Amino acid sequence: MNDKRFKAAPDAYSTECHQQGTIENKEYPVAGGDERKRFNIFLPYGYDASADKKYDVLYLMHGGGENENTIFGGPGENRELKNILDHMIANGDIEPLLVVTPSFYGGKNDAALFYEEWLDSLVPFVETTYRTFAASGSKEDLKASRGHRAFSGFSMGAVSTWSAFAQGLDYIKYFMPLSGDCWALGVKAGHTKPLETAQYLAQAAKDAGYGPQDYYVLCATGAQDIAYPNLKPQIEAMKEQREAFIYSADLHQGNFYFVTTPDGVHNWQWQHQFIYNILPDLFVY
Ligand code: FER
Repeated sequence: MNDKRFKAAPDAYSTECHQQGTIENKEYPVAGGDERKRFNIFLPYGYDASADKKYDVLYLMHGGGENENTIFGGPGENRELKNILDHMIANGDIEPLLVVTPSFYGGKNDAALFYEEWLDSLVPFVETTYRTFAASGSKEDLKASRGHRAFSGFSMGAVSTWSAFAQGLDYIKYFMPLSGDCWALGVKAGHTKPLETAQYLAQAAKDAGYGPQDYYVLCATGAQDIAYPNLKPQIEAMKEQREAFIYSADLHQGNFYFVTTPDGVHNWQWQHQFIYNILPDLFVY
């Protein structure tokens, strides 16, 4: 079957780490108006702003009714995901990276429509303020650095993630939709229209000129999660779209997997576990 096996994060990763990154809360201007919005960013332990060090960036979206503070809190808080990231970095499970938590509220105020603001407003601000692989905020330089950028989100944030996949392959190489299906063809279309949704996603990649060696779609949800009955049929249909999605736990062989676990439900604690499982696969293939 070649499914990626779920592995629980070590208990110690839920405690504060001896080497801690920091959370900063920043404001950015939304292009096309006067609005300014806020995001939080995780800077890894030892973040080096002056040297020519460059960091990969994960953009991570909250779910419905949540906000940009849900995942990390704010400066000085050590919520669960921050502790996991600190330990993963300290232990060498992953390279130090930046994790940005914006909100799809404000702006167009729609998870499915956040991508445009992300590209035109948030990414140029983040990647010219912090040390990333983007030489500037220009579209050209953002394209050139696509291999160092990942997009993820939980629940309604997964709606943002699937829409970023359909529109943003020029700028993003890694996608991590967590506990949410693609709603491009309607609410819960992963359940009601799995084949059409899979075909839509495959066609979007093809139309953008990319093949399965060019991007990774690393998905997860728990078997008890309310999104499972929606995401699972979409995943099964995507497995049949082999010109775009090659299913394998081994990312030398494929570009697409689905992690699940029998007890997982629709909350952040489980998404943290999925992030722990998937993060070591980002930015390495
Ligand atoms: C899904 C099931 C539930 C999903 C989103 C939700 C995007 C959101 C629920 C909520 O915000 O209450 O499959 O996929």
